[in-house]
Amino acid sequence: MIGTDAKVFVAGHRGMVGSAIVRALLARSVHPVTISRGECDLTDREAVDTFFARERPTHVFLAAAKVGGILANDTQGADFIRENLMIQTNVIDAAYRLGAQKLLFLGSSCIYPKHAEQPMREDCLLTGPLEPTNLPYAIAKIAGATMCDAYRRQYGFDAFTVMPSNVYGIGDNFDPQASHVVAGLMRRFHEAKLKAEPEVVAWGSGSPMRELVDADDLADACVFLMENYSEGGLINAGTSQEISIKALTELMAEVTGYEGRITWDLSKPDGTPRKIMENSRLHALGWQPKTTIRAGLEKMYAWFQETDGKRPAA
Ligand code: GFB
Repeated sequence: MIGTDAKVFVAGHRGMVGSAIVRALLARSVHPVTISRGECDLTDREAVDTFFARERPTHVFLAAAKVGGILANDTQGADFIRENLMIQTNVIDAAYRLGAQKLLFLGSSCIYPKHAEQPMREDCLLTGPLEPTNLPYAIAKIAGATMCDAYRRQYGFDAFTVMPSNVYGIGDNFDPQASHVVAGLMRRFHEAKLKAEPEVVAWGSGSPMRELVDADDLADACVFLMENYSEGGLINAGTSQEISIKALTELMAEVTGYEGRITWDLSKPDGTPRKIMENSRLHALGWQPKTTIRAGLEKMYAWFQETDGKRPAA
């Protein structure tokens, strides 16, 4: 358990996963420390050190990252590798040097090889070539996971990496160019319904398969692992709920109430053909997801309609 004397820091509390981790902690009466980008830019080593020296967190959830969907990754690789390397290096190192007991680093299923055997086990990391559209992001995340392992081996620091599958949910980014598939489609179907447009264009061929995890389920898994896991290395946190992009568009049409046609823009990349994780280690520890894809999309759409997809201010 995260004890009453613990001081928990959630890095990236305004993002989809970080904000869900804050909600999960508050639901357990744990009040985490957070800091806005204006007060502490996590790419600035001195600012990060100053923050850690002042707050002395004991438990760190490292959910701060530059993230984006397939198109953003494919076109802004320099920003993805630079910002992620800087953020994670500063936070992992400051956490260790300034006395944190434990750190959870958020990885991503896209760091496994493009043609890894499915479902993907934790030990398939670095066994084959990566998906080119998100190579810079994946290399940064692999560096972060390796850094956690190296700090554990050399310094005995209790750091480990949680590997989510494709996350969606409350607090997602709905920017048409930068979003992941669920948020991108949700906005497009919603707007097409309001404007009574005859067709919605989805990207790629529709054939890729994705394992989806609701952000609140992932946050629950992260808090569970912070409390129950200290082995290091990677641990997959997926749901084993897989859907093709084509089936996702059909479900999205139902959830948003859109009744027009769906067509496919084959000039956009498909990315990895399939990414389903082998989740038996996490499930054997006693954690299971609670949210079906349909229920997760309905919850997210209700939030989107209320907020127009805008996150609350920090
Ligand atoms: O979610 P997504 O951008 O991420 O795309 P990846 C998943 C699939 O959905 C791709 C298709 O095959 C897309 O072509 N797709 C269809 C769409 N319509 C849309 C749309 O409107 N928007 C988007 N974004 N996709 C990302 C990585 O890959 O996965 C990141 O680039 C990260 O690094 C993330 O790891 C989890 O699963 O392909």
